[in-house]
Amino acid sequence: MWRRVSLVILGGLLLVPLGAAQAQGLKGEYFLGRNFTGAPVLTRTEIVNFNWGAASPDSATPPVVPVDNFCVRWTGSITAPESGSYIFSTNTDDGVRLMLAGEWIIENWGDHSATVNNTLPIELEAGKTYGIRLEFYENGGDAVMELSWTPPGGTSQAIPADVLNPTYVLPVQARKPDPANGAVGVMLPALQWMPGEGGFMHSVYVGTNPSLTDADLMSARQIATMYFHFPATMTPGMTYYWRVDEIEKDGVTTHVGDVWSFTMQALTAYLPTPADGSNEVSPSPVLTWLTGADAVGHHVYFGSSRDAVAQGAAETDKGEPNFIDPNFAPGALDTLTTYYWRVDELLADGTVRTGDIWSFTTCILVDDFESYTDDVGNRVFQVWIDGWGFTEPAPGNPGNGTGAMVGYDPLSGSIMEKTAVHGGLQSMPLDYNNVNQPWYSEAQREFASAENWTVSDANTLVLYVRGMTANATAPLYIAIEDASRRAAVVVHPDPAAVKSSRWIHWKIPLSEFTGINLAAVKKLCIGIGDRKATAAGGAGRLFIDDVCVTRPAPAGQ
Ligand SMILES: [Ca+2]
Ligand SMILES: [Ca+2]
Ligand SMILES: [Ca+2]
Repeated sequence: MWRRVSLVILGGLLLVPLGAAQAQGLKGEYFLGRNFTGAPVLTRTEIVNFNWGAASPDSATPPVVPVDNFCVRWTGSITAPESGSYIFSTNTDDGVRLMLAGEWIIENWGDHSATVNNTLPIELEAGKTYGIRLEFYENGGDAVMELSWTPPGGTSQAIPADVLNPTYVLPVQARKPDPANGAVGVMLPALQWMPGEGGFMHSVYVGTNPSLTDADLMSARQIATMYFHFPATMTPGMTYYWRVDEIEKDGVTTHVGDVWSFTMQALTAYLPTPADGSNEVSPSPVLTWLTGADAVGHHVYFGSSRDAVAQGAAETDKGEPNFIDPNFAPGALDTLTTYYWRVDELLADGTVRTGDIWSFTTCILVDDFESYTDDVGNRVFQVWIDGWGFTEPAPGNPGNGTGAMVGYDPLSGSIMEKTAVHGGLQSMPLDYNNVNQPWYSEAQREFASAENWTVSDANTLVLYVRGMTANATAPLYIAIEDASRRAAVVVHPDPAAVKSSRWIHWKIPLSEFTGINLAAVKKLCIGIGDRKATAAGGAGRLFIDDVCVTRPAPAGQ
């Protein structure tokens, strides 16, 4: 199928980030035997992607490394190009073990034919450097040693040379926080961590603001790797931030830690989703929350009147949903309307802990990208038209002639992105390729009947956009067309927005779309580049999620 061809082209472009650093790699040391004894007989810097077959790793004549019974240690560091989850993989014949930031993440140290080992997803932070150590041995027969990764929103590939450096970096920061970073429902604030290499003393900061200050220093230069924050000082339901600074034996050298967070369990229901006061809520939401301490049941009140919910009026009484997986689906709601809800926690002795009153305001949902599947007739690029269009179902669509491509190749698995997601379980991949004319890329959605975005105080178009650091810089824009085919374009103020590896929450006042009739919106275009471009640009990949039109939430709630 021809949609696939464009992916191949774009994939090639993406592999060569503009301005890539000089090719580097890991330091490889080759030893005789399988125990890393003696001095290495061969040392070189390389990326680890070898299928030696029955031959020696060394191309010299005669080779200094034999064809069998040798081992290799690669050391160096890896700098994450973007923040997110990475899966590391090895394919080896024979044994392998891989250490990242001081932790063994792959261990398969035995004789075997070519075998793939994958890690679980590992969170890395953009621009941060992690020490890496890879060990391998070959006993007999064929020899294979391939190291690869799957970066956030990407596909499995050899780890590129420009993120590898042959200098090892010790993991000097405190790591492995317990409670895990972002943990909720924490009952006992016993904070533990793994010390950094060379960390001898530990200074522990705990506070309620992520920017921890000297006032948050709870324990200075302690020796133990555990700190018990006295529970009486913790507020139920509150989110706490903490950090451990590692101090070396010299008493001076300090390695400031990352800031971690956890949320204490509350007495009443807490951490509602949607968040209290949100105005970007789908008109068919599912409400969830976390269970208060000691509760054995929940009682939900829901309605469009704050007072009625506060009083527990009969028309707001929604009964007691499932206890274990607490959620409540109110059904189809009105758009651009504020709703109120409350969850009372029921205790075994009959006590009722009355919950806070939460509110949210529904939006006009343009697309949350949850409804698309891989089936013909329900594919995202049949709704969001790109440069390639589609052939099935007939009569198909020739596409809009731009360099955009929506969704992944249907032949290579899922069309939707399932990892780099803002809300729900899916987002829309949007590749742009401005190398060829017309030098800009657009995905466009045409509404079956014109939408009225002037009702009920609607005032903002909202969307979430995430890019990749390797993306070629290009303007990001939204174009809206009305039923009379008049168009208005708003360009994102950050010219490097497409390179952001974090979700951008883009809120555009509808008043910025001038000269069109917002009561009859016929088409929405997400564009990369410039509709009036006169020269070639670059390529990249974006993810789009949660596109909606909002009104302000009521004040003071
Ligand atoms: Ca061999
Ligand atoms: Ca072998
Ligand atoms: Ca989504």
